[in-house]
Amino acid sequence: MLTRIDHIGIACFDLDKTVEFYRATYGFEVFHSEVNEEQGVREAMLKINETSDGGASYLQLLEPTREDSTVAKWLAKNGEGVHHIAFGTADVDGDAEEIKGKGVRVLYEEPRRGSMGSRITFLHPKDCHGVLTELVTSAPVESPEH
Ligand code: MC0
Repeated sequence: MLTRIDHIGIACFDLDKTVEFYRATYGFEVFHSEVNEEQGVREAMLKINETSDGGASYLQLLEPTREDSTVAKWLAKNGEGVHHIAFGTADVDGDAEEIKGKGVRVLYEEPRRGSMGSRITFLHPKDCHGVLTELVTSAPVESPEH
């Protein structure tokens, strides 16, 4: 079951400048940043709010790390802007399977590694009224050691 907007992915040419825009304009700070080589992105997660399912909602700022990445390709065609939306779920495998059964193309056979150790998959934008849609199961919160 999809229980939150996990994040909105925003493609940008210059991550540091874009982070500074969100900090100076809205006061949002970087909660986490990483490079995801498989996806070809350098990203910053700005936490907006906690959600009632125990998760959170973020803005995800994405800068491509290589010219053949999906985000680089998208930026070349569209310029900067909203690249995808991501729904959070406790069960990305189950939800992807169920959505696939409704005739929507799921882009990965198995979920892959996403931001902060999450497991992610994508739905084809052409099957989702033009919106690249991601499903995310967050990594379990590590319990403190005793
Ligand atoms: C492409 N299209 C989009 C789109 N990207 N439409 C809406 N939103 C997007 N972001 C449209 C194109 O305009 C085109 O339509 C058609 O889809 C085919 O696109 P293409 O440019 O020919 O490119 P393809 O087919 O090679 O790839 C499109 C596809 C790809 C969606 C399959 O971008 C993909 O696999 N995306 C999933 C992975 C991804 O985006 N990773 C980056 C974020 P027309 O009408 O012109 O034919 S990584 C991330 O977000 C991770 C780190 C995380 O959240 O933790």
